[in-house]
Amino acid sequence: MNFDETIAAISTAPGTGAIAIVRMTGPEAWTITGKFFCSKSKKPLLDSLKSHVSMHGFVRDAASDQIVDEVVVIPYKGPNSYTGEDLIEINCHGGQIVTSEILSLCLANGARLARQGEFTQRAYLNGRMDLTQAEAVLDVIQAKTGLQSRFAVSALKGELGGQIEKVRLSLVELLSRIVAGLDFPEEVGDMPLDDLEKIVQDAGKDLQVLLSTARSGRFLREGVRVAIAGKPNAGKSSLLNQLLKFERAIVTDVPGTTRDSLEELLDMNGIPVLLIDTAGIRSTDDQVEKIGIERTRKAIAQSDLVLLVTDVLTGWTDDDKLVLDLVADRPHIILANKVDLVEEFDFSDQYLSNNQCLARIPISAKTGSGIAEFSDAVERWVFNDQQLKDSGGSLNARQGELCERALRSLALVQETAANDMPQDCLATDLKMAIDSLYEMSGEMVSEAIITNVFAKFCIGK
Ligand SMILES: Nc1nc2c(ncn2[C@@H]2O[C@H](COP(=O)(O)OP(=O)(O)OP(=O)(O)O)[C@@H](O)[C@H]2O)c(=O)[nH]1
Ligand SMILES: [Mg+2]
Repeated sequence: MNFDETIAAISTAPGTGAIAIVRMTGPEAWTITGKFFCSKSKKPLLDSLKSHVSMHGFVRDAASDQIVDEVVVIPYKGPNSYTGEDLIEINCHGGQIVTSEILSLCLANGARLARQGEFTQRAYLNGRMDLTQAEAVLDVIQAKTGLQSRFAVSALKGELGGQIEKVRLSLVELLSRIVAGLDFPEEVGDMPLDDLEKIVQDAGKDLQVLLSTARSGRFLREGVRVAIAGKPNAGKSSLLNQLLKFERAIVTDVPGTTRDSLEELLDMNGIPVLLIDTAGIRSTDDQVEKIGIERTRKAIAQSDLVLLVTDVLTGWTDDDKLVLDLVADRPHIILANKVDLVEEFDFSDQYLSNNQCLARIPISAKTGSGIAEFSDAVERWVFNDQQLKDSGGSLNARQGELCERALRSLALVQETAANDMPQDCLATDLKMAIDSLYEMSGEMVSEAIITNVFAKFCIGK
């Protein structure tokens, strides 16, 4: 990356709004602004700019001698800025024309258009944040629920990076001690095996905890695909409507009402859930229904979790068994629906399922009873029954892979130590574990990985 270049972009979302922000960073950011930022009397205002102090003025196009907009600029002197360089934010009115005219003035006066994520990439390369924080910036922007956002903000504050660093420091200290023993066998000697094993074990435990956040992290970032399956008339579409709080799907007492799968996004206890209502499963000769049932099979196969809805009025029938056969190999929750129609209800043995069954809950899609209980069951499953909601963020796929790699290296260290091999044999694996952790926080990553991370950003961030 060429830090001599000054870059500019519109940082707010496209479209009209009350205000918009054009951002510029790089060595010429302030000077370029000085070429078009002036007072009402067209007096240049560059000399009056002070870091972190906003200033009111006008943007003037010298070529046409026209005032483009009335603006407030906020200048930041590097290194105390988002990017670590001189940076300026021009707050203008939110019209598409003024924002693009101001951007054009930045470009005409020497800036170039920023690439995707280039502001954050500069912040990372200038040491203003580690890679986990830069990745969290993207997560904060893309968050669709409050919980997702809270997780991302924890990582943004550096809590995730801090946890990785803690493990890394303990391993670096261990490696230094081992290397000192190898260099000075007489004076220092081998590290006592018990001490070595304890440090490696503790590091492994901490990494396991971090790794367990990767699964919930994936669900929080990408959402959980939840298929609602069951025999016709069990109340699947009614459940969808109850969860969404509006009449999204057609509900009738005619079995086979839903013919095509239907998808809707839902915020379930802060977890983004893609709900898929499906056609009821039963043996049928109806051609259209058959196609619908085929789609149901596909929806089940592609889902992370299935809600198997059954009807307490009919009890557990052959059609329910047909559905259970389809969902048996994936996580599912059995929901016995329409309990508002019976005096009391108990799950009998016939509802028995296998170990992929997370819970069996009586509900009423009509009154909403049992819905909170089943939302909690989904939440517990997403978070693996752990209190990860309070943890300092979650690993993304890239970080998860590196965490697994570090754990594999630590397992080799333990194996070597247990076999009483000379300590120089385990130094290489220990070094590999440390390198994986450096790569996680971005202190030792290839150009290709950095480019890949920032390519996911939008321009202006
Ligand atoms: N009393 C009561 N009736 C319900 C409940 N859930 C669904 N129903 C009724 O059961 C009938 C079928 O409901 P749907 O939601 O269309 O059932 P479905 O499983 O989507 O049916 P198909 O689309 O045909 O597979 C409708 O008459 C609903 O009003 C419930 O919890 N209580
Ligand atoms: Mg339906």
